[in-house]
Amino acid sequence: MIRAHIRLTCGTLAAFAALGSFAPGSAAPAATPTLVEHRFETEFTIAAFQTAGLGSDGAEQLILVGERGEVTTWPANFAPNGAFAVKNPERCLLSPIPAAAPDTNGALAALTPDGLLLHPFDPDRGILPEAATALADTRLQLRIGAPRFSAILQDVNDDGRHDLLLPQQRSYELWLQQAPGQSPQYIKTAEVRTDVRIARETDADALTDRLENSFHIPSLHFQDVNGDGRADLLASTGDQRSFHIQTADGLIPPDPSVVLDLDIFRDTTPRSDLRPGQVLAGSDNATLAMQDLNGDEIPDYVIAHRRKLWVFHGSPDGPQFTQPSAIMKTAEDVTVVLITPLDDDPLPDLLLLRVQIPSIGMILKGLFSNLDIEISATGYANQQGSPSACPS
Ligand SMILES: [Ca+2]
Ligand SMILES: [Ca+2]
Ligand SMILES: [Ca+2]
Repeated sequence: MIRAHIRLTCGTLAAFAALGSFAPGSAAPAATPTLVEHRFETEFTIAAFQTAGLGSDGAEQLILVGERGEVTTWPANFAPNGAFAVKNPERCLLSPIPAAAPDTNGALAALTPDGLLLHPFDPDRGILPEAATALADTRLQLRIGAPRFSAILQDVNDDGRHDLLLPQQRSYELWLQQAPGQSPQYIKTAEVRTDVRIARETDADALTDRLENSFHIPSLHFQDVNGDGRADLLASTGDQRSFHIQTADGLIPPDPSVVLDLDIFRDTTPRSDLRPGQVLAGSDNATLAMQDLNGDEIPDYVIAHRRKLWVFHGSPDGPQFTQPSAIMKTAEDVTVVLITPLDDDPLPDLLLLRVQIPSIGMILKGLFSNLDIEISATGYANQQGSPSACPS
């Protein structure tokens, strides 16, 4: 593989650092890596960039977007005048749509005050200025200042088709994509009250035209969390998990039925130092694993922080995080929690993985040979729906 080293003269330092290892998939495979430095200048100030496999050959492209909405694609059309400008660059959220099948090309989706626009990708010409309006009914109202890439397209219901999340001032709308046709069709399925977190606002402009400098679009997916066969909506933002349980008449409630704040689950054991030979505790945030532990087809929950684990069982009322079924303490910090079958019974078991940081000797040795990283695991067999107190 040929590695391209790309230097952007109008770009930011951050952009340069992030692009240092960008490797275009179109490059011919080579026996040994070759470092190629490719220099180019943009004729505009870069506001955002992202890589995506837009071409039918699976090759990755670099999409560069300027402050005034200029869009250009590398390597397809990176040439003077190769850019076109999206309309309404101050109110524009972008998301690449990778090529879905070998004989199709991807597109660039732009959510604007004119609706959701799809700019097709052409392998020779790059992203094309002519856009198809995929959805005219939904318009971005937030004024962001400059175009940016955002997680507005997510496959929420795992049907292989992206769905649309539209951030509004105090809520976000979920539009599910319907069965495939000539062009995507979306139907508004839910409107969920804000976790579109607007972190900073300025009223330098008119109050009705505030600049939304920073906001989060949650990660969403559907899963039945109370065993009634109806898919419920799970939203994840930072340490917060919100569960919107679908009602019998098929509505997703705008306010969450249950909220889990992972930040309140803390083990007071001091965090292990990151010293060679010590166990790597992963990030210091609590982690959540979600799977049915007792065979009632309702998901259960294992929360881990440092050396402490909490087990909660779900019920037909949905998830609850007030009555733990078990609280466990391990001898060493846990790096990863897996719920996976370890024995012959049908109930999944708990597997705790610890990644050992290599010792100095191993790190030095690693300069000359492959570096071995030690991973130790402890399994806890499932006994009547809860992990056993002792490792098995
Ligand atoms: Ca979908
Ligand atoms: Ca349900
Ligand atoms: Ca269960």
